[in-house]
Amino acid sequence: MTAHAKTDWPDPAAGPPGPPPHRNMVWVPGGTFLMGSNDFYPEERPAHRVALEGFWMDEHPVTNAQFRRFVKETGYLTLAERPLDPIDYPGVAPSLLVPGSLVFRKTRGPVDLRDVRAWWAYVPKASWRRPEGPGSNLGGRERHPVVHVAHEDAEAYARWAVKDLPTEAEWELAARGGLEGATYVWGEEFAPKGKMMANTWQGNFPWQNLKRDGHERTSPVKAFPPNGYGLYDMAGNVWEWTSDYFLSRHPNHPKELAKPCCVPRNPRVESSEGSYAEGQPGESIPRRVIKGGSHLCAPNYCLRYRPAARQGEAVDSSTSHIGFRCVVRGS
Ligand SMILES: [Ca+2]
Ligand SMILES: [Ca+2]
Ligand SMILES: [Cu+2]
Repeated sequence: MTAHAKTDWPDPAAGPPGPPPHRNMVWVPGGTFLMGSNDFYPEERPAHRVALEGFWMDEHPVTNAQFRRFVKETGYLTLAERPLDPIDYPGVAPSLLVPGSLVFRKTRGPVDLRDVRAWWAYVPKASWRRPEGPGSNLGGRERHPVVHVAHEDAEAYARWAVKDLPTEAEWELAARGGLEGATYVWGEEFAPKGKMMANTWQGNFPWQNLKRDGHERTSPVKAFPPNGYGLYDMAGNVWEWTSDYFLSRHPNHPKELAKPCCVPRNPRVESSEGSYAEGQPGESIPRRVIKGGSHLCAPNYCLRYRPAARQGEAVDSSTSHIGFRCVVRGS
């Protein structure tokens, strides 16, 4: 036994239990992996071992075409399309309580990066069908990830598809593609030999988008190379919802997590307790973990197109840069 010996759970020889349960899903082998990172933001610390069973995962984020099929079949109305109840939003001006969603708007020049209102606009009638609001549509974006979906919308789709949303640990194991502790889902270098590997933001956020990767906003799924497990768009393009509630990991339980005796198995965070952003806007809304970063992540603002990166997002928020993908757990 060495200090780095893998545990014998899950069975290292366990492969996929059979053929994929649905089209366009790939098998993510189970095992013990290093989750989190000590090198970037505090909420990613500490890096610690986690053991997971294998599972199936959608090879790319759910697209507009896929989401449209779900809505056609079920008549589902997303949260952003429903009228808002003033009781749920005390202190918010009634004029703002119209269906809509948060749309990113490039600023004219540099702004105070602490004030997200400089680039996020609540646009009435913006929704997954009209990603920039009235006048916009999905033309030419059938293969782009669906956006403006709140957590319950992602859950509703998953239920319909007979799938689940991934836990944070599942998402991160999958994103790493078998590379132990790597910074990016493809390795250590952001653009190996100059090749762009994901849809992120190059230039000075939020006003100068140099588009070295060819995309100002979302991109069609599979426009960049897959990771080691054959999964596309894990980094960048759109953030992806997970099923875990968000706990800032840093102050909570770093000590136990670092002990080799206590490798968590299939961990999940099922209680919303501790996920609220106390003293901040929306403090009454629980937050879930989103992963992977988006086309709006830029080095000068948000270096989060990495597998360890995580953010707490209010479950009712829908924006132009959050989507999701699903999993099916083995047998
Ligand atoms: Ca881009
Ligand atoms: Ca992504
Ligand atoms: Cu970001």
